[in-house]
Amino acid sequence: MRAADVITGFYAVLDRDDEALARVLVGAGGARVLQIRLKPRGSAAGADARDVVRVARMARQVCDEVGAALVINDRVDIALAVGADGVHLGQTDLPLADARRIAGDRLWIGVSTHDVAQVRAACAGGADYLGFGPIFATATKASPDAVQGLDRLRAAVEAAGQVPIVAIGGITSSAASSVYETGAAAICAIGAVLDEADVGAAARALARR
Ligand code: 3NM
Repeated sequence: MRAADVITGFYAVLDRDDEALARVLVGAGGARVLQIRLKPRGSAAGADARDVVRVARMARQVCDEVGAALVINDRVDIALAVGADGVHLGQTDLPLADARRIAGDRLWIGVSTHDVAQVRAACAGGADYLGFGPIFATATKASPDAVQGLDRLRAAVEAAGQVPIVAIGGITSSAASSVYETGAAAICAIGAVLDEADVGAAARALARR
């Protein structure tokens, strides 16, 4: 599987040890990618490695049952250990070149970017896909970067060329079509999906129409 074939539509994040929630995100929610990111809202601290491994193994099985891809946030070692499809790196995580040296072609490497210069650098470094944001104000991430808005998202998509972009940060279903109009390949939303009573419906509302 190439990242570009899978990074499309709603990109889901699982932020807790909850198998039922994982099943809804990739089942009724229709997400083709599930990222494990065990950080409490507004916290920069991640969970213990053992907890991430346990949740990631559960999610690997759930994803396999429906043919969804599994991505691990921050940790190349855990992504390799659990047989994930990819790892997602922030700007202060392991540098892309070092992650590639460790993972080779066994993992997709996604990189979080927060301005167009970071987009260019990650593409030049061989990222398989990019996160770009925050598009709108978000309360989910600790110390978020400056809001980028739709115009800068459009510029990021153009700078990224063939590398797919996942738009993230404060995105709700009412903004989904204007986000896709920029050329973004996928939308990731945490609050607008996980805080809803009907998680599957909220996820489907962020799919590409
Ligand atoms: N990364 P919500 S914004 C995890 O800008 C994350 O890279 C961001 O949560 C970035 O959909 C963000 O609730 C939080 O705003 C996304």
